Amino acid sequence: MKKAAVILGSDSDLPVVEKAFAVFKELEVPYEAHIFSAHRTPDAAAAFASAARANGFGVILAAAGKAAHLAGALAARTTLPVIGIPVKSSTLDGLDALLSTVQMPTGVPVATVAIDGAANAALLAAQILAVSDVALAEKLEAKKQADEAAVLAKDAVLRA
Ligand code: RP5
Repeated sequence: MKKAAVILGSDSDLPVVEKAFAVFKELEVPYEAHIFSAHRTPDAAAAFASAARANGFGVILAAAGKAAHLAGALAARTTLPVIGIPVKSSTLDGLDALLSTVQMPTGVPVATVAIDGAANAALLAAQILAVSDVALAEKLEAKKQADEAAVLAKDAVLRA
């Protein structure tokens, strides 16, 4: 299976991104995490993205807050799918990061999840990898069914 890359703009993004790690561990998706910044380490970020496909990655997650250019900067250097996670790390409650991540120019797409939506980012990454991996697709299907059963059980409790 191809690996997922998880890039954090700062170690301060870790509490949010840990939810993505948990999903990857649950689904047994191989992943590698790094801290690179579009602004503080632009060369390292660009080098990672440029080599990502050759290095066995199939999808890249990028989490950043404030003027969150990380996902876009990585997407500029690769044709792998890039999923942006806007992080709520400023006085603007993450709206700044959301707009900085989602408003990409035509030709350089970034699939953007909700503010602090790291779990969904990992699920989307797993679904992308599962296009060519039947075993992973089956795990995702089982998880969806378990999630559905959990909600229906809560409904039963509420009605009782
Ligand atoms: C962004 O600035 C990072 O992704 C982080 O969300 C935010 C603050 O970074 P630190 O000053 O905490 O390192 O680049």
